[in-house]
Amino acid sequence: MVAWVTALSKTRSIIKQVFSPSVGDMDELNVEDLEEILLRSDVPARLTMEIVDKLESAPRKVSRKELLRDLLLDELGDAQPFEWPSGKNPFVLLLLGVNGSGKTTTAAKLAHMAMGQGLKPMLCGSDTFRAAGSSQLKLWSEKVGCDFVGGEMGADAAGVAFNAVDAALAKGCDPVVVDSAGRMHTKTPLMDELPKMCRAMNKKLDGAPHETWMVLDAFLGQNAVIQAQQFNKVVPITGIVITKLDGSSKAGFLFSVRSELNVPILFTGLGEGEDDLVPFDPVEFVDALFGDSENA
Ligand SMILES: Nc1nc2c(ncn2[C@@H]2O[C@H](COP(=O)(O)OP(=O)(O)OP(=O)(O)O)[C@@H](O)[C@H]2O)c(=O)[nH]1
Ligand SMILES: [Mg+2]
Repeated sequence: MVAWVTALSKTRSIIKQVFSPSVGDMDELNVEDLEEILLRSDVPARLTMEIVDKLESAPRKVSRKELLRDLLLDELGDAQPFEWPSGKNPFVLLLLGVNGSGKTTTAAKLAHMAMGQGLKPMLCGSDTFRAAGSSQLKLWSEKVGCDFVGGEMGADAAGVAFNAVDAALAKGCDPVVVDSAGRMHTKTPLMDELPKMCRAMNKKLDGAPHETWMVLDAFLGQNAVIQAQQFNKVVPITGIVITKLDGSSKAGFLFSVRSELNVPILFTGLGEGEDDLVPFDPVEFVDALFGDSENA
Protein backbone atom coordinates (compact mmCIF):
# COMPACT_ATOMS: atom_id res chain seq x y z
CA MET A 1 0.00 0.00 0.00
CA VAL A 2 2.80 2.40 0.85
CA ALA A 3 4.29 1.90 -2.61
CA TRP A 4 0.98 2.76 -4.21
CA VAL A 5 0.51 5.83 -2.08
CA THR A 6 3.97 7.10 -2.94
CA ALA A 7 3.61 6.19 -6.60
CA LEU A 8 0.37 7.99 -7.10
CA SER A 9 1.49 11.22 -5.47
CA LYS A 10 1.21 13.22 -8.70
CA THR A 11 -2.33 12.23 -9.62
CA ARG A 12 -3.36 12.33 -5.98
CA SER A 13 -2.07 15.82 -5.45
CA ILE A 14 -4.54 16.94 -8.11
CA ILE A 15 -7.42 14.88 -6.78
CA LYS A 16 -6.76 15.84 -3.17
CA GLN A 17 -7.51 19.45 -3.97
CA VAL A 18 -11.14 18.48 -3.73
CA PHE A 19 -10.82 15.44 -1.49
CA SER A 20 -9.21 16.99 1.48
CA PRO A 21 -10.73 16.01 4.82
CA SER A 22 -10.59 19.68 5.76
CA VAL A 23 -13.51 20.41 3.45
CA GLY A 24 -16.00 18.50 5.54
CA ASP A 25 -15.36 15.10 4.03
CA MET A 26 -16.12 16.48 0.62
CA ASP A 27 -19.73 17.11 1.19
CA GLU A 28 -19.28 20.77 0.46
CA LEU A 29 -17.81 19.60 -2.79
CA ASN A 30 -17.75 21.95 -5.71
CA VAL A 31 -18.83 19.69 -8.53
CA GLU A 32 -17.39 21.90 -11.24
CA ASP A 33 -13.97 21.70 -9.60
CA LEU A 34 -14.27 17.96 -9.35
CA GLU A 35 -15.23 17.66 -13.01
CA GLU A 36 -12.22 19.67 -14.09
CA ILE A 37 -9.88 17.74 -11.82
CA LEU A 38 -11.08 14.34 -12.96
CA LEU A 39 -10.68 15.34 -16.60
CA ARG A 40 -7.20 16.75 -15.89
CA SER A 41 -6.21 13.38 -14.39
CA ASP A 42 -7.40 11.71 -17.62
CA VAL A 43 -10.46 10.10 -16.10
CA PRO A 44 -12.54 9.42 -19.24
CA ALA A 45 -15.14 12.08 -20.08
CA ARG A 46 -18.03 9.60 -20.10
CA LEU A 47 -17.21 8.43 -16.58
CA THR A 48 -16.59 11.98 -15.36
CA MET A 49 -20.06 13.06 -16.54
CA GLU A 50 -21.65 10.00 -14.96
CA ILE A 51 -19.87 10.72 -11.66
CA VAL A 52 -20.90 14.37 -11.67
CA ASP A 53 -24.55 13.44 -12.39
CA LYS A 54 -24.65 10.85 -9.65
CA LEU A 55 -22.95 13.06 -7.08
CA GLU A 56 -25.30 15.93 -7.83
CA SER A 57 -28.43 13.83 -7.63
CA ALA A 58 -27.50 11.73 -4.57
CA PRO A 59 -29.49 12.38 -1.37
CA ARG A 60 -27.71 14.80 0.99
CA LYS A 61 -27.08 12.18 3.63
CA VAL A 62 -24.97 10.08 1.23
CA SER A 63 -21.26 10.77 1.61
CA ARG A 64 -20.02 12.15 -1.72
CA LYS A 65 -16.59 10.73 -1.10
CA GLU A 66 -17.92 7.22 -0.46
CA LEU A 67 -20.14 7.45 -3.51
CA LEU A 68 -17.25 8.54 -5.69
CA ARG A 69 -15.09 5.72 -4.33
CA ASP A 70 -17.83 3.20 -5.18
CA LEU A 71 -18.28 4.56 -8.69
CA LEU A 72 -14.55 4.41 -9.38
CA LEU A 73 -14.26 0.88 -8.01
CA ASP A 74 -17.23 -0.27 -10.10
CA GLU A 75 -15.49 1.02 -13.17
CA LEU A 76 -12.33 -0.96 -12.48
CA GLY A 77 -14.07 -4.25 -11.71
CA ASP A 78 -12.57 -6.96 -9.51
CA ALA A 79 -8.86 -7.62 -9.13
CA GLN A 80 -7.66 -10.33 -11.48
CA PRO A 81 -4.63 -11.86 -9.78
CA PHE A 82 -2.25 -13.44 -12.24
CA GLU A 83 -0.55 -16.78 -11.72
CA TRP A 84 1.83 -18.39 -14.17
CA PRO A 85 -0.25 -21.14 -15.77
CA SER A 86 1.20 -24.62 -15.48
CA GLY A 87 0.90 -27.33 -18.10
CA LYS A 88 1.70 -25.19 -21.13
CA ASN A 89 5.27 -26.48 -21.18
CA PRO A 90 6.26 -23.70 -21.52
CA PHE A 91 3.82 -20.83 -21.03
CA VAL A 92 4.82 -18.17 -23.56
CA LEU A 93 4.05 -14.51 -22.94
CA LEU A 94 4.62 -11.81 -25.54
CA LEU A 95 5.06 -8.18 -24.46
CA LEU A 96 4.41 -5.37 -26.87
CA GLY A 97 4.00 -1.63 -26.91
CA VAL A 98 5.23 1.66 -28.30
CA ASN A 99 8.81 2.89 -27.98
CA GLY A 100 10.05 3.36 -24.46
CA SER A 101 6.87 2.17 -22.74
CA GLY A 102 8.83 -0.13 -20.41
CA LYS A 103 8.64 -3.53 -22.15
CA THR A 104 12.22 -4.61 -21.54
CA THR A 105 12.16 -3.58 -17.88
CA THR A 106 8.79 -5.29 -17.42
CA ALA A 107 10.08 -8.50 -19.05
CA ALA A 108 12.96 -8.50 -16.56
CA LYS A 109 10.65 -7.79 -13.62
CA LEU A 110 8.36 -10.66 -14.65
CA ALA A 111 11.29 -13.06 -14.99
CA HIS A 112 12.53 -11.96 -11.56
CA MET A 113 9.07 -12.59 -10.13
CA ALA A 114 8.93 -16.06 -11.74
CA MET A 115 12.38 -16.88 -10.32
CA GLY A 116 11.18 -15.86 -6.88
CA GLN A 117 8.32 -18.33 -7.24
CA GLY A 118 10.74 -21.18 -7.94
CA LEU A 119 10.17 -21.27 -11.70
CA LYS A 120 12.80 -21.45 -14.44
CA PRO A 121 11.98 -18.54 -16.73
CA MET A 122 13.58 -17.68 -20.04
CA LEU A 123 13.85 -14.15 -21.38
CA CYS A 124 13.72 -13.68 -25.14
CA GLY A 125 15.23 -10.50 -26.57
CA SER A 126 13.53 -10.23 -29.94
CA ASP A 127 14.11 -6.49 -30.23
CA THR A 128 16.49 -6.70 -33.18
CA PHE A 129 15.47 -3.26 -34.37
CA ARG A 130 17.73 -1.24 -32.09
CA ALA A 131 21.46 -1.88 -31.66
CA ALA A 132 21.14 -2.31 -27.89
CA GLY A 133 17.64 -3.81 -27.96
CA SER A 134 18.50 -7.43 -27.29
CA SER A 135 21.69 -6.87 -25.27
CA GLN A 136 19.80 -4.67 -22.77
CA LEU A 137 17.61 -7.66 -21.92
CA LYS A 138 20.62 -9.99 -21.86
CA LEU A 139 22.12 -7.81 -19.11
CA TRP A 140 18.86 -8.06 -17.20
CA SER A 141 18.85 -11.87 -17.59
CA GLU A 142 22.31 -11.95 -16.00
CA LYS A 143 21.13 -9.79 -13.13
CA VAL A 144 18.00 -11.86 -12.63
CA GLY A 145 19.92 -15.11 -13.17
CA CYS A 146 17.74 -16.68 -15.83
CA ASP A 147 18.17 -18.17 -19.31
CA PHE A 148 18.24 -15.88 -22.31
CA VAL A 149 17.90 -16.13 -26.09
CA GLY A 150 18.41 -13.06 -28.26
CA GLY A 151 19.42 -11.95 -31.72
CA GLU A 152 21.76 -9.53 -33.44
CA MET A 153 20.53 -6.20 -34.72
CA GLY A 154 18.75 -6.71 -38.03
CA ALA A 155 17.99 -10.39 -37.35
CA ASP A 156 14.47 -11.65 -38.02
CA ALA A 157 12.49 -11.06 -34.81
CA ALA A 158 10.15 -13.96 -35.62
CA GLY A 159 13.17 -16.25 -35.98
CA VAL A 160 14.52 -15.13 -32.59
CA ALA A 161 11.16 -15.82 -30.93
CA PHE A 162 11.03 -19.24 -32.60
CA ASN A 163 14.55 -20.03 -31.34
CA ALA A 164 13.64 -18.98 -27.81
CA VAL A 165 10.65 -21.32 -27.65
CA ASP A 166 12.78 -24.06 -29.14
CA ALA A 167 15.52 -23.51 -26.54
CA ALA A 168 12.97 -23.32 -23.70
CA LEU A 169 11.55 -26.67 -24.78
CA ALA A 170 15.03 -28.19 -24.86
CA LYS A 171 16.09 -26.74 -21.49
CA GLY A 172 12.79 -27.15 -19.68
CA CYS A 173 12.39 -23.40 -19.11
CA ASP A 174 8.91 -22.19 -18.17
CA PRO A 175 7.68 -19.44 -18.57
CA VAL A 176 9.14 -17.71 -21.64
CA VAL A 177 8.80 -13.92 -21.59
CA VAL A 178 9.30 -12.46 -25.06
CA ASP A 179 10.31 -8.81 -25.25
CA SER A 180 9.66 -7.08 -28.57
CA ALA A 181 10.90 -3.94 -30.29
CA GLY A 182 9.05 -0.72 -29.54
CA ARG A 183 6.86 0.35 -32.42
CA MET A 184 4.39 3.10 -33.11
CA HIS A 185 0.95 1.77 -33.88
CA THR A 186 1.00 3.83 -37.09
CA LYS A 187 4.11 2.13 -38.59
CA THR A 188 2.66 -0.63 -40.76
CA PRO A 189 5.79 -2.68 -41.61
CA LEU A 190 6.81 -2.97 -37.96
CA MET A 191 3.26 -3.72 -36.86
CA ASP A 192 3.11 -6.52 -39.47
CA GLU A 193 6.06 -8.14 -37.73
CA LEU A 194 3.91 -8.92 -34.67
CA PRO A 195 1.57 -11.52 -36.22
CA LYS A 196 4.61 -13.00 -37.93
CA MET A 197 6.28 -13.46 -34.54
CA CYS A 198 3.11 -15.08 -33.20
CA ARG A 199 2.92 -17.49 -36.14
CA ALA A 200 6.59 -18.44 -35.69
CA MET A 201 6.13 -19.25 -31.99
CA ASN A 202 2.93 -21.14 -32.70
CA LYS A 203 4.74 -23.22 -35.29
CA LYS A 204 7.13 -24.40 -32.61
CA LEU A 205 4.55 -24.76 -29.84
CA ASP A 206 0.84 -25.06 -30.37
CA GLY A 207 -0.99 -22.21 -28.64
CA ALA A 208 2.07 -19.96 -28.24
CA PRO A 209 2.08 -17.15 -27.41
CA HIS A 210 -0.48 -18.08 -24.79
CA GLU A 211 -0.88 -14.46 -23.76
CA THR A 212 -0.01 -11.09 -25.25
CA TRP A 213 0.27 -8.16 -22.90
CA MET A 214 0.43 -4.54 -23.93
CA VAL A 215 2.79 -2.42 -21.85
CA LEU A 216 1.37 1.09 -21.45
CA ASP A 217 3.27 4.12 -20.24
CA ALA A 218 1.17 5.96 -17.64
CA PHE A 219 2.70 9.28 -18.74
CA LEU A 220 0.72 9.02 -21.95
CA GLY A 221 -2.62 8.96 -20.16
CA GLN A 222 -5.60 8.42 -22.42
CA ASN A 223 -3.34 8.26 -25.52
CA ALA A 224 -2.01 4.94 -24.24
CA VAL A 225 -5.50 3.47 -24.52
CA ILE A 226 -5.79 4.66 -28.12
CA GLN A 227 -2.48 2.99 -28.92
CA ALA A 228 -3.63 -0.26 -27.31
CA GLN A 229 -6.79 -0.24 -29.42
CA GLN A 230 -4.64 -0.07 -32.54
CA PHE A 231 -2.32 -2.88 -31.41
CA ASN A 232 -5.34 -4.99 -30.54
CA LYS A 233 -6.43 -4.89 -34.18
CA VAL A 234 -3.16 -6.51 -35.21
CA VAL A 235 -2.60 -8.99 -32.37
CA PRO A 236 -5.30 -9.73 -29.80
CA ILE A 237 -4.22 -8.32 -26.44
CA THR A 238 -5.05 -10.41 -23.38
CA GLY A 239 -3.70 -8.22 -20.58
CA ILE A 240 -2.34 -4.80 -19.72
CA VAL A 241 0.70 -3.72 -17.73
CA ILE A 242 0.81 -0.05 -16.76
CA THR A 243 4.33 1.28 -16.21
CA LYS A 244 5.65 4.49 -14.65
CA LEU A 245 2.62 5.08 -12.48
CA ASP A 246 5.18 6.44 -10.02
CA GLY A 247 5.62 9.63 -12.01
CA SER A 248 2.38 10.16 -13.88
CA SER A 249 -0.29 12.70 -13.06
CA LYS A 250 -2.70 11.05 -15.49
CA ALA A 251 -3.49 7.84 -13.65
CA GLY A 252 -7.18 8.51 -14.30
CA PHE A 253 -6.85 6.85 -17.70
CA LEU A 254 -6.80 3.48 -15.94
CA PHE A 255 -10.54 3.91 -15.56
CA SER A 256 -11.02 3.66 -19.31
CA VAL A 257 -9.02 0.46 -19.81
CA ARG A 258 -11.81 -1.96 -18.94
CA SER A 259 -14.57 -0.18 -20.83
CA GLU A 260 -12.50 0.63 -23.90
CA LEU A 261 -10.23 -2.40 -24.17
CA ASN A 262 -12.08 -5.05 -22.19
CA VAL A 263 -8.88 -6.67 -20.95
CA PRO A 264 -7.64 -6.83 -17.37
CA ILE A 265 -4.94 -4.61 -15.92
CA LEU A 266 -2.67 -7.25 -14.42
CA PHE A 267 0.41 -5.43 -13.16
CA THR A 268 1.67 -1.94 -12.62
CA GLY A 269 5.24 -0.67 -12.60
CA LEU A 270 5.99 1.57 -9.65
CA GLY A 271 9.72 2.09 -10.26
CA GLU A 272 12.74 1.03 -12.29
CA GLY A 273 14.06 -1.85 -10.16
CA GLU A 274 13.30 -5.54 -10.69
CA ASP A 275 11.08 -5.62 -7.60
CA ASP A 276 8.99 -2.64 -8.67
CA LEU A 277 6.20 -4.55 -10.37
CA VAL A 278 3.07 -5.15 -8.33
CA PRO A 279 -0.21 -6.89 -9.09
CA PHE A 280 -2.89 -4.38 -9.89
CA ASP A 281 -5.33 -4.03 -7.01
CA PRO A 282 -8.31 -1.74 -7.73
CA VAL A 283 -9.01 -1.09 -4.03
CA GLU A 284 -5.42 -0.10 -3.26
CA PHE A 285 -5.33 2.03 -6.38
CA VAL A 286 -8.50 3.98 -5.60
CA ASP A 287 -7.64 4.40 -1.91
CA ALA A 288 -4.17 5.63 -2.82
CA LEU A 289 -5.75 8.20 -5.13
CA PHE A 290 -7.68 9.64 -2.21
CA GLY A 291 -4.69 9.33 0.07
CA ASP A 292 -6.68 7.32 2.60
CA SER A 293 -3.61 6.18 4.41
CA GLU A 294 -1.52 7.43 7.26
CA ASN A 295 1.38 7.61 4.82
CA ALA A 296 -0.41 9.81 2.33
N1 LIG B 1 9.83 5.22 -12.97
C1 LIG B 1 9.66 4.14 -13.74
N2 LIG B 1 10.45 3.97 -14.80
C2 LIG B 1 10.26 2.86 -15.57
C3 LIG B 1 9.26 1.91 -15.28
N3 LIG B 1 9.32 0.94 -16.23
C4 LIG B 1 10.32 1.29 -17.07
N4 LIG B 1 10.89 2.45 -16.69
C5 LIG B 1 11.98 3.20 -17.32
O1 LIG B 1 11.56 3.61 -18.61
C6 LIG B 1 12.67 3.62 -19.51
C7 LIG B 1 12.32 2.77 -20.72
O2 LIG B 1 12.17 1.43 -20.29
P1 LIG B 1 12.43 0.19 -21.25
O3 LIG B 1 12.09 -1.03 -20.47
O4 LIG B 1 13.77 0.24 -21.90
O5 LIG B 1 11.31 0.47 -22.34
P2 LIG B 1 11.05 -0.31 -23.69
O6 LIG B 1 9.59 -0.31 -23.91
O7 LIG B 1 11.72 -1.62 -23.66
O8 LIG B 1 11.76 0.67 -24.74
P3 LIG B 1 12.08 0.35 -26.30
O9 LIG B 1 12.64 -1.03 -26.36
O10 LIG B 1 13.07 1.42 -26.68
O11 LIG B 1 10.78 0.48 -27.02
C8 LIG B 1 13.85 3.08 -18.72
O12 LIG B 1 14.60 4.18 -18.27
C9 LIG B 1 13.21 2.35 -17.55
O13 LIG B 1 14.05 2.30 -16.42
C10 LIG B 1 8.40 2.14 -14.12
O14 LIG B 1 7.47 1.39 -13.81
N5 LIG B 1 8.66 3.27 -13.40
MG1 LIG C 1 13.05 -2.47 -25.02
